[in-house]
Parts: sequence; structure tokens; C-alpha cells
Amino acid sequence: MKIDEVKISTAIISSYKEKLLNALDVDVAIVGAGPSGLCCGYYLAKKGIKVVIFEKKLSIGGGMWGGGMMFNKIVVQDKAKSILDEFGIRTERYEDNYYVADSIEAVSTICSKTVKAGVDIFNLLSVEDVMIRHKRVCGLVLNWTSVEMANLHVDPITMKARFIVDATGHAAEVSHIVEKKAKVLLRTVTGKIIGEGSMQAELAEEAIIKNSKELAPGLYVCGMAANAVFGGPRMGPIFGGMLLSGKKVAGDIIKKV
Ligand code: 48F
Repeated sequence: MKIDEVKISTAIISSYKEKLLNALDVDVAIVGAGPSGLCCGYYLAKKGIKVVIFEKKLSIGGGMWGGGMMFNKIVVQDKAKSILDEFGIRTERYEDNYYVADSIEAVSTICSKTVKAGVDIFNLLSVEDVMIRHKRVCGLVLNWTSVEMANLHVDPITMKARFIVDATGHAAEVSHIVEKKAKVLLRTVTGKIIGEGSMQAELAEEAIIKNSKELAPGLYVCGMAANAVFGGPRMGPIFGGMLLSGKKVAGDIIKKV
């Protein structure tokens, strides 16, 4: 059987072109493919909602691969174990309320199931700005991460979505852009981004669920970005809150779509 190099190129370009064109007008666009963003996408897609995820890095999974300090194991508590069960990720009981999972199995399984649920994931694409109309966040401005890294003077492209989810982790990148440019008060106690508190796992895991919600019209936050924006503490390598947070925001959006 003949293998033609140009056919390989054509197949990749035409298939990617279709995927990208499909992503320009969606129900939900999630920024960041860490555990919270993936989980949010998974639960939305399972309800048939059109959802895309943009991830600036080459790899999907955010901070989950490295477990705690590169020991590639993660811990989840009782409340979140059912999510790992639903994905089919094996856990080992360590003590009451502490379950350990392999971070490689966790990330690769969540990623695979999320894609198969219908989420289109774009890696190597950075969100560098947002689109705002009538004081509502309604789209994202995208560029290749390599353009940003090389500091090249190349204009981005724009897509629109009914809802945007900031799942960019500690940096809460989209929320910072909105704070700077949208000229709307954020739904925090100060109207501004409060900033994350220092390590306090129990409090952080409770706070993250409360903080995973709409921050500004059209913009939701989940995962570590939620605590960073609303002033919750960090929690380290316990990942139950991340999964529950993604699921919570998915549930809130499902009610509105
Ligand atoms: O950091 P990340 O894993 O966020 P998360 O889902 O989970 C946090 C945990 O990993 C850990 C923790 C647990 O206790 O605190 O940190 O809240 O994933 C965030 C993803 O967003 C991407 C980033 O590369 C990472 O994979 N990201 C950040 N900024 C942008 C972005 C951007 N501007 N455009 C696209 N992707």
C-alpha cells in the first residue's frame, strides 16, 4: 500500500480545520485543561452541551501529573471518590476519608473520557484576551502559545461562547483579564480579585465548592482559580475539591443552557 506524505498533511490540516471552525461558536468554552476544567467539560458534554477546552501547554492535565512534589500519587476524600469511581479510576483506601490514586491513571483516564464524552480539546492555544459585549463576557481571543513564547507580533483570532469558564488554576488568568478590561464589578466582596490564601487543606476544600460560581456576567470560575479569585486558601495535592468544583460549575451552567 502506497503512503503519500502530502495526503498525510492534507488529512491533518482538513480534519483540524473542521475541528477549529466548529469551536468558533459554542455553548461553553473552558480555559485550562487541568482536573477542574476537564471535569467541568466532561459533565457538560454528557448532557449534550457543545463545549471546547483551550489549553496553552502541550500536555493536558495541568498540575495533576506531578501528584505531591513529583510523587505521582493523588489523594481524594470521601465526597469526591464517587467521581473517580465514575471515571473508572482505581483508588486505594489509606485511612477513613483518604483515598489514593495514581496520578498518571487519573489524568489519562479523565482526559480520555472527557474527549470521548464529546469535548473538543485544543492544546498549544493560549487565551490572551476576552470578548465583551453589553458588559457580558461572551468570547475568547486565542493565539498559538508558541507565538506568545517567541514574542512574535502576530494577531490572534476570536471565538464566541454563551458561557466562559476560567479553569486556569492559581493564576486565574481569564479573571485577571476581565478585572482589568471589563469595567464591571466582580462578584467578590470587594468587587476585585482577592487573591489566594496560604495552605489550609480542609478549609480550602470546602471553600472551593462555594467559590465555584459565576464571577461576572458570562464568566464562571472553577478549580484553584475559584479560590484565587474569591480569597480561599490553597490545598496542595488533595484533588477532590478540583473534581467537585468542575462538576459544580457544570451543574450551574446546565441549569442555564
Ligand atoms: O493548574 P491546573 O491543574 O488547575 P486546576 O484544575 O487544578 C489545580 C491543581 O492542579 C493544583 C492544586 C490542587 O490542590 O492546587 O494546582 O484548578 O490547570 C490549569 C491549566 O490551565 C492552563 C494551564 O496550562 C494548566 O494546564 N492555562 C493557564 N492559563 C491559560 C491556560 C491560558 N491563558 N490559556 C490557556 N490555558
